[in-house]
Amino acid sequence: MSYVDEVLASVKEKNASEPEFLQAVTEVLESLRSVVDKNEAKYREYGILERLVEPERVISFRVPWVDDKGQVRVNRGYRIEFNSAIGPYKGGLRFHPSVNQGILKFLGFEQIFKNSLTSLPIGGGKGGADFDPKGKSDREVMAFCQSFMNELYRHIGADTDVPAGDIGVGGREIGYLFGQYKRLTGLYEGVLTGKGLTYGGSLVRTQATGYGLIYILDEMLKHKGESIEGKRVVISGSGNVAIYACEKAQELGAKVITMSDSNGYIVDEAGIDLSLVKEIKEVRRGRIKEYAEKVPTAQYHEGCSGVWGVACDIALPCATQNEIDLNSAELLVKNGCTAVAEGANMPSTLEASKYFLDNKINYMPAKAANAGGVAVSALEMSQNSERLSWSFEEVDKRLKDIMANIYKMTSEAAKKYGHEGDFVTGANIAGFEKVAEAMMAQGVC
Ligand code: NDP
Ligand code: 2IT
Repeated sequence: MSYVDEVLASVKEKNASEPEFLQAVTEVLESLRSVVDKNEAKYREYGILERLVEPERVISFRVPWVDDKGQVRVNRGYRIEFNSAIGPYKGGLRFHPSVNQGILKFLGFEQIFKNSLTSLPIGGGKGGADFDPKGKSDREVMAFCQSFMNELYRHIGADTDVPAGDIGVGGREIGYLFGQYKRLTGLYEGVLTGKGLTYGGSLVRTQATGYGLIYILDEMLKHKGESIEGKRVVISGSGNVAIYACEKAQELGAKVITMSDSNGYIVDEAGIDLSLVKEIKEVRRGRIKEYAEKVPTAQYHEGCSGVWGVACDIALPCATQNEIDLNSAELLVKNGCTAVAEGANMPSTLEASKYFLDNKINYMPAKAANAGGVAVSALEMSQNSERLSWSFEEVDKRLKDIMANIYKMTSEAAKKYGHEGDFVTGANIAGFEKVAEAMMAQGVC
């Protein structure tokens, strides 16, 4: 049996109850075959794959807090410290009722390779809780965040593990978490990224994932002699990533016609009015349905998956994992979609992803496409360490250069191993090689 097959079989046996983690590991290991086969003896000797699929540390804890009625509530919190070969653990916190250990392990595993692709010194981690911030008062969210930090603070630090935002964790939550960390430790340090601009945050971090997604999409299209200008774009989600992907796409002349949330989606053939979306989602924390109540050219449809049936040139999934299944992928391609760039983490199922590759879609997978967020987080860490802050233009330029470099590394790795144009394989190989090298250099740890 090949080394990849051996490790895959063992991962499947040991993690049978974690389907998302198995999906992520399967995708990565399958696409590493060419590089692993070439270096099999060395990687086997060092146990590289066995170590790569096992988190260095899984922390799980009780999070008790009191709601506005005086009732004690309990959630389950986690931090998965997956791999520290190339830097301190780095990755977001997700607050969503669906959160469980398997989902956070998939996210932490993906983060190892994504962070490596940024070329910045950050290892892979992820965390969160099955807490739902939706419908909670600011005081309830604060109470939860403080309790969450009462346990988390002992595991993190500016040089050990640096969390940030993800689904359900934005500027408000990072503020409460930072305040509690500072109170517990007395340290004013870059322990979290995505902080507010008045207390150590970096310019462009809010926009970084969405902008980065469009920068790499633009790069991919340019290499095909195409451009984003004038293209019809379908976006799912209406959170942080979706909003700033829409903003940059519009700036480059694209026509964005959809956005969604977990209840449904809107189609606006006149082009999305982003200031209204921001007002609904960022200011009022409302639902996307309200957009159609205010805009005569827009329609609202219940359910999330229908958005992939809207004819477009470019699809940008920016909501959550497995939101595009084979059916949706077929529909997209049938209706003329020729490019997909993933803002969300693992938004395409294995079958959907294979369908995009088989049909020669310009397909940029999540770990390359959405790496702009964590890249600017690493730039926030740099600014915190030197106690300086850089201008918007400076950070934006670095982000653009990083995304262009990720495109270059990804396409070159794909080509080198005989998979030209397959950016899934390219991103996995380019991300993996550096981590494997660092692990071998550091001995058995
Ligand atoms: P937000 O919480 O800001 O927004 C999430 C959006 O996705 C909301 O519109 C939400 O709708 C929708 N959504 C969430 N879960 C589901 C679900 N189960 N089904 C349908 N829709 C859903 O999160 P982000 O924008 O930060 O994150 C979006 C994606 O991007 C995630 O996959 C995240 O991991 C990834 N990502 C985020 C980065 C960042 O910097 N923030 C960096 C890299 C990747 P609703 O309001 O109804 O819940
Ligand atoms: O998935 C991701 O890359 C994020 N949620 C951002 C992580 C970070 O540390 O900024």
